Amino acid sequence: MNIGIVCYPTYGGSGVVATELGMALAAKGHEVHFISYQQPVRLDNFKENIHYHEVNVSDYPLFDYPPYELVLSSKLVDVVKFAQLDILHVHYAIPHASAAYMAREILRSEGIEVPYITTLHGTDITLVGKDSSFEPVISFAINQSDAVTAVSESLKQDTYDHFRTERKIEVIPNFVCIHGCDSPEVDLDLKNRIAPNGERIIAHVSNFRKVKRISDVTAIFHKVHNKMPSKLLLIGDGPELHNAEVYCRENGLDHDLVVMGKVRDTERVVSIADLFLLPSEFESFGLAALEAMRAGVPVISSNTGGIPEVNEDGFSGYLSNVGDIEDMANKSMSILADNLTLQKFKMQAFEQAKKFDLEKILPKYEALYESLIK
Ligand code: GMT
Repeated sequence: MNIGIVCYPTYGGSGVVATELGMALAAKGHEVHFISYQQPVRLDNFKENIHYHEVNVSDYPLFDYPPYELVLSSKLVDVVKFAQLDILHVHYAIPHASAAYMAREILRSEGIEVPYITTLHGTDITLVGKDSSFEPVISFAINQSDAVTAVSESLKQDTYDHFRTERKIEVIPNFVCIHGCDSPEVDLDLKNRIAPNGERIIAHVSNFRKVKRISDVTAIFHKVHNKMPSKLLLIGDGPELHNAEVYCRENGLDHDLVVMGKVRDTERVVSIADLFLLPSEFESFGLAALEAMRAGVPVISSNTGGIPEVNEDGFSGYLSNVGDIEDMANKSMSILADNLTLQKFKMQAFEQAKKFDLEKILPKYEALYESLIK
């Protein structure tokens, strides 16, 4: 199949899922065309069957707000014709679903049929999409999609709760590559540099926005640190990172804080950790937690949104109510207290990740594409 994938190129989860999906489809022999305003970060080495088309918005002085969505629609029309795409798969509803709708209708007026699939990822529905200024367009673009998927049952329900749609939404969860992919080797050099005295390493990866509750990450770490030698490893970048650094400085934790910033190979870095924290206010899925489990790292998370579908309480880690720092710290310590328990949870975290193996998920997307292509 000739597949067009539209996504955000940045470090956010939807862009990562779209890129990994596209690369896996290309490895199976499909021609995959990525369309975005920048080369997606995980698309660092172009392999066979992968193409990239950049959307360039001109900065004509009349435009206070450059019309990205229109330029994207035009680009989609162009790529569908030029590369004879069979299908468009857009990740994150805003503004990709409405741009795809526009492109499909332009092409239809010229006698070309190309269906589009919208994959809902989370904040497009739960935070941004339900803002009333977006709602009519998003509801329309979802209803007009030839197929709609959501990354968790929880997100599917949220979509029905917040938008005027009765459309069938298929849940296709996010994935990690296990079968046919090497497990990340624990970088012992890095581990020893970060924790030279065998301290426990607690990691968090995100875009450090408010929804991630970064102050809970540092507060949980503080409590654990009071009881056992430990290091906090923060990976990624965003508006709340500075506050986390300030908290650690003010509480004498700065010597045990390691800020890695944006890292391309997160799995390699996360695999040195003993525990992963995801205390988010909301999370439609929690891809970062799944990637940690894939690296054999147990997860302490909140029990919000789709996280309970990913992190199995008492098996791959533990779940707590949003904001219950005390509970999260106690559960963290119960996992980290002795090596036997820690090893058991590490193995169980990896076992849990196997349920989301790409090998199981990819055929679901392929079957969906095939069902829509005439
Ligand atoms: O919120 C983010 O971290 C970015 C956002 C995105 O769409 O790029 O993530 C959402 O999609 C991810 C991939 O499907 C999910 O794993 C995240 O849980 C979801 N984020 C939220 O719901 C807050």
